[in-house]
Formats: sequence, C-alpha cells, structure tokens
Amino acid sequence: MSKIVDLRSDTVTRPVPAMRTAIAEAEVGDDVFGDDPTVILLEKRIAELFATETALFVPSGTMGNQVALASLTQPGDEIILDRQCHIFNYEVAAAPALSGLQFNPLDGDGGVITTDDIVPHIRQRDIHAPVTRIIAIENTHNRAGGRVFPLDEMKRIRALADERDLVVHLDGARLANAVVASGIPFKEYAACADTVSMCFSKGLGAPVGSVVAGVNATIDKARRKRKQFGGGMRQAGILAAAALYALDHHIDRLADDHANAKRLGAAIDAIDGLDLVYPVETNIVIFRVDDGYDTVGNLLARLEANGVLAVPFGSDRVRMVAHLDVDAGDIARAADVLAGLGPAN
Ligand code: TLP
Repeated sequence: MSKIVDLRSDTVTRPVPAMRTAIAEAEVGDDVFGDDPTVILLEKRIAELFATETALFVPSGTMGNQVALASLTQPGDEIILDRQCHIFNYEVAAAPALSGLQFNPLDGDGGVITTDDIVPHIRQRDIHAPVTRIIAIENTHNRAGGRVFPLDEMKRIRALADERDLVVHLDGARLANAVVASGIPFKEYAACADTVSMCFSKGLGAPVGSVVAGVNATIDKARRKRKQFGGGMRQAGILAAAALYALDHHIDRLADDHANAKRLGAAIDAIDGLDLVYPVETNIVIFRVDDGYDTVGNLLARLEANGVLAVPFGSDRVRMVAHLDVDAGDIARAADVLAGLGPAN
C-alpha cells in the first residue's frame, strides 16, 4: 500500500535529517539552573524576532498559554476569549483549574472577536463581580480554519486593553503561518499583546517545544509557573536546537503548506455534499459533511481505509492540515481519494 497521507494535524511532522543532526550536535546544560546555552540562544533569538524583552522555552503550546495566563492574572479574575479558541476548548480547562480564572467566552465571527464584542463584557468594579483582567486572542485561529486574525483588529484590542487596564495574551501557536500568509512581521503582532506564545512543534516541524515571550517581569513569573506546573526541563538544548533549526529553515516554506491547503480546499469544495466552512487562508482546511452525504465518523473511516487520515472537528465537520511531511502529490492523492469515495450508501 502507498504512503499514508496523514492530515490529522501539523503536529504529526517528524524531524528532518538535518534537524536531527542539529539535535545531536546541540550544546546542552541544565536549563533549570539557567545553564543550557542552546536554550538561552533560542530565547534570545525569539525575543529579537518578536521585539519583546525576553522569552521562555516551554514544553508545549498549552503550557505556554497557561504559564502566560497564570503570570498575568489572579485567581478569580475573568478572561474574555472567543468561544471557539483553543484555550477554551482544548486545554482541559487548565485556566480555571490551574489559575482560578473564570472564562467569559464570546461568539466571535470566524474566531475574530472585536472591540465591539468585548466592550459590553468588561465588568464594572463591583463587590459581586469578578475582575475582567485579560483578553486572549488566537492567531492563526485553529477552529476557524487557520484564519489570520487581522492586525488592525488586534491593534484596536491592544488600545482598548490599555484604556481599560486589561492585558492581552496572544495564542500564537501558528503565528508563523500568520506571518507568512500576511507578510506582517512577528513583532507587529507581538506588539499587540502582553504575552505571546508560539509552537515549534506544529508547522515548523520540531518534535517538541513552544515559547512564550513578553516583558522581563512577566516572563520571570512565567519561569516560576513553568517549574510549578512541572515543565522545568534539564538538557533541553537538544529540543531548542530543533527549534532554532526550524526558525532558520522552516518558516518560508510554510507558503507551500498554504498553497497545498488551498488546493485541497478547492478540491473538497467542488464535491457535492462537502462544503468548506471557512476560506482557506493558511494550512488548515475545515469542511462540513452534509447529512445526506455521510456521517463524519463513517467518512473518516472510509478515508482511513484508503490511506488518508483526518480528524473530526465538531459533529458535522472534518479538519485536514497541510504540513512539512505532505507534498503536493500527497495532497492531490487525498483530494482524489475523497472525490472517489462519493456519498455513503
Ligand atoms: N492544537 C492541536 C490540538 O490540540 C487541537 C492541533 O492538532 O491543532 N494553541 C493552538 C491554537 C493550538 O492549535 C494548539 C494545538 C495549542 C495551542 C496547544 O499546543 P500543544 O499541543 O503543544 O499543547
């Protein structure tokens, strides 16, 4: 049987041989003691790229988000965020469980919450009410099909936060995709937030690792939170080396993933009974499966039987993600398989 086309996520990428060489050759030390030269280099490199005071290497995107939220808030504070965002849906309720935050989820439009949406939800100071403290935004937005959160709207949110004494966290797990798709530099996005997280283990193709960046005072707290949450790492330079390799070699090529995702999206949309839910802007394709066509579970099983893997994204939706380990040929094959399957009987 030919190669499996694994479109479940861009997290499935495996380190390329040159990345493995960088891993093998990395200089390391004990990072909890602050001794790992490769981690230090990576954190400096990110601080330069994002134009933040400093940055912190963390094991995962979830931990990057959670140490940022924990560092910016007090238990009992409220966080305003889009109802479809990762922090609300896919982090096992970590923000309330670990930091005592109360969610105030808003119905954004395709993952985008605007200042008009947010303003009515900022609470007045009142002895009964939680303190609205933080706004979280996600760029690119996973459940909105990899949509790029518009910079202008991010700037308006930043201005509102300044005016109302709030802070902003940017879940930039796929910020590199936003940068490549929009041509807007990392630092312009980062300037809109107090803390920014980004993952190396998604489209950038590293095996493990994320980063969170911001001012020294916040990231010092985040470093303590990382330790408290069990994320202090020792000879983490082997992972930081992979991240540095990814920064050097795997950012520009995200454009190929975006082109592949667009081709796949167009092919899917051409099938009667399958509809793209969002226009494809980056590497994520989300489509709806009509009732009369198939169930999501059965369609995924039929795809798998034909060597194509995808994931359910809601009861009537499927997500496919283009990445480093699938080329244009694999994408064409996935599109052909899907077109060939037709409706279930
Ligand atoms: N997303 C994963 C799943 O958890 C859904 C995926 O396959 O897309 N923020 C965003 C926007 C993410 O998409 C993810 C991972 C994270 C944070 C968390 O990253 P990890 O998995 O490293 O904790």
